[in-house]
Amino acid sequence: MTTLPRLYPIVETAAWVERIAGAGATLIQLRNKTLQNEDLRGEVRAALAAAKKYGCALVLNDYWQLAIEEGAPWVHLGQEDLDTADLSAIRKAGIKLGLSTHDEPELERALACAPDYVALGPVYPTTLKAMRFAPQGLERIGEWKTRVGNLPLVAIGGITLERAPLCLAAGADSVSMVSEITANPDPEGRTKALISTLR
Ligand code: TZP
Ligand code: MG
Repeated sequence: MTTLPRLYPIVETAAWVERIAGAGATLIQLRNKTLQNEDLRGEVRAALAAAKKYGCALVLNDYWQLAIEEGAPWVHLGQEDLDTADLSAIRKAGIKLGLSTHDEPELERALACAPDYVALGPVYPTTLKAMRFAPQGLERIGEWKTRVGNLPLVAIGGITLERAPLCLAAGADSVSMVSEITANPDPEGRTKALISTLR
């Protein structure tokens, strides 16, 4: 069974992977919604190289084919991605899989895919992404943990250093965040503070 580090930052570029892995994060998601084609491939390659340099595992959001081609260790998919993703090809490549969930039907669908973690969001209001779902709240984390059992549960959405321990206490195994790190005036310092607070 896979275990995840408590801190799971999400960043947009390879340069951010370099900074945040350099500050000690051991699991980072590359979530880039703007680059395409060879620019995207180049960014993925650079992010993989940066992560590897620091012994950090890189999770590629969305692009499972690119993950197979470029040798990424992890892929993260949303429910829409599941409509078209070839899960057996992902598995055959030895890639670990994380899946987003927002409600009961999505959780059932995700569990049927036998993922390596399940993410639940948004726990709190988030400004980063327009969400079809209201904030889940901490209680929902406990419900999800009961449902997923030993499978690692990732909490996401509006999580800060102050809120992260509450998410872990509610049953999350790991906390994922974007703005709390990348919008901080000192992203490396915030990463280090998060790692030591969540230890
Ligand atoms: N999925 C659910 S909430 C979210 C994603 C990608 C954004 C989280 O960003 P932040 O800044 O940590 O609220
Ligand atoms: Mg997606």
